[in-house]
Amino acid sequence: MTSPGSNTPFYITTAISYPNGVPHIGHAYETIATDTMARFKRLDGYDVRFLTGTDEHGLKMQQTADKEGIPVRELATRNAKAFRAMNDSLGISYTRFIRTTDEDHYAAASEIWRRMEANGDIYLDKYSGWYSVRDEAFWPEDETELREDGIRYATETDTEVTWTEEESYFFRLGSYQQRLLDFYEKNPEFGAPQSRFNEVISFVRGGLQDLSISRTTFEWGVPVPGSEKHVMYVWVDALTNYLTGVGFPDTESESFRRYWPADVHVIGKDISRFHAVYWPAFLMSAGLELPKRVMIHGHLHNKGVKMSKSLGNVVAPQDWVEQYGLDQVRFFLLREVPFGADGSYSHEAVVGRMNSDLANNFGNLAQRSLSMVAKNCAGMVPSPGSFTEPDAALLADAGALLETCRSAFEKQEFSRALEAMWTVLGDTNAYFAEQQPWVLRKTDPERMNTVLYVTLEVLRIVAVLSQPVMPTSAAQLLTVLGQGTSDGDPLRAFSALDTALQPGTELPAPTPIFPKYEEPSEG
Ligand code: ME8
Repeated sequence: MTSPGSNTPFYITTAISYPNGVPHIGHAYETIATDTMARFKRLDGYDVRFLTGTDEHGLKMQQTADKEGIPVRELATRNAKAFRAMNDSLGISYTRFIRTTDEDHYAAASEIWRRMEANGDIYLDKYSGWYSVRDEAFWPEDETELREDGIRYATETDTEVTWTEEESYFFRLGSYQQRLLDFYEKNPEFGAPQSRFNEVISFVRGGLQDLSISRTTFEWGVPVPGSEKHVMYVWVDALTNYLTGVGFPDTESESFRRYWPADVHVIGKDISRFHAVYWPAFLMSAGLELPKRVMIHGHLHNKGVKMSKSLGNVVAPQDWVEQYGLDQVRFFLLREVPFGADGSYSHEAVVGRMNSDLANNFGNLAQRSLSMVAKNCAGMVPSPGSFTEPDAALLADAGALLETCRSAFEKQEFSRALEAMWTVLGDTNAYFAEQQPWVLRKTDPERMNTVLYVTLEVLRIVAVLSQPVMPTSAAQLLTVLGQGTSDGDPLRAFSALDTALQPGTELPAPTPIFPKYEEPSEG
């Protein structure tokens, strides 16, 4: 049996981005990875729900709007459009693009507040401490430092903090320490990768302070139920988006019952505490089930240097797509850096992957073998003779890829899955060179047929499995391999993987995929 999905629900989310600016390649990285995961599960027979969107409240949004001299709602709407456009240009197959200014989200945020309050976890007090607007986070004094410029910074994120004193509602986070530690122990797969999860666990072991969860000095947020001069701390509202996305507060709704708890929240390393500490505590308090996994990815840096507007090294995802091609960008991002680790990108690195992995090892092999089939096999999948040892070994390696990919995707190890596929492609290139089908054409045409058949069969398997990463190019290759003409074709689902190519299948004329990158000529 190849398809274990059987329509099982699978709910996956990205972080929702602050639309205080336009998206950069780091945002694209997260949505592409999540999209790849969603596509993989769909092709494997799961019923996937995929949520992404924008996080529109909070002081950072208000201050950015003030600087630009426009109403904050206008800023949010303008940039939410830019995020949506980025998603569309990256081929992101989301089910819903949520904005935290959506009406149903207000209902969800109010309800989680009421539930936490009813559970005795919210009390009114006074907050005084350091707040970073950039991080939308409170930092204890010992996690800040006064630097030579006379400004105090959050040590971990290098962002300026300001002293804040106001009346505030608090959440009894302190009383959740043991429950969280017990939960982590019972659910060792909850946080990943292990090294980042360990950081979370030791943070919780170090003790938790109650959390200030409302503000009174500005109004751009969800009003606190029954206490309208307070707005909710933006993270309370933001995290709740994952519930809104499946129909909360209607816990009896079909979608809530079907998709909650979420299978995976995909997020970046800077927001792991919010997702792996605060969020489970809020949910425990509200009497709701906890997500199954928080996958914490690393950050991408430009040639190893953090992206920043002042350095002028921020990459706009659409520019990359225009320059290199969408599937090439998707492949590069997932192949280059193990998901979870920090990574670096550069023009040279993208071109290296495009030319060696894609153009040479994949595109060229497909073009050479398919052209031979077009010329020498009447444009039909040839009939193989009996398989020799090298044929059988290669087919067995390709046949094992589905399980390798499944186990890698279970842990969001995209680069491992791609590496396994490219190892098989590398072996197939070596096989093709060794077997010399262009010589066999004259000396042993039957053997040539077998070699071409084996090569096409490996290409089919790799094309089917690379669809989640490179939907358009993989589809093109499947078309020229005679495997249907549309995405939904059953021949393209993972369940078709163990149905080998049918000899005699007519093939359309091959068209090259994955062109080599040529540097634009100067002048
Ligand atoms: O944190 N490389 O929003 P955000 C990789 N609104 N990923 C990066 C990155 C980089 N250089 N820079 C940012 C927020 N990211 C909150 C989330 S969720 C309920 C609320 C990732 O726009 C970052 O780690 O600052 C986060 O996962 C996502 O982009 C959105 O970041």
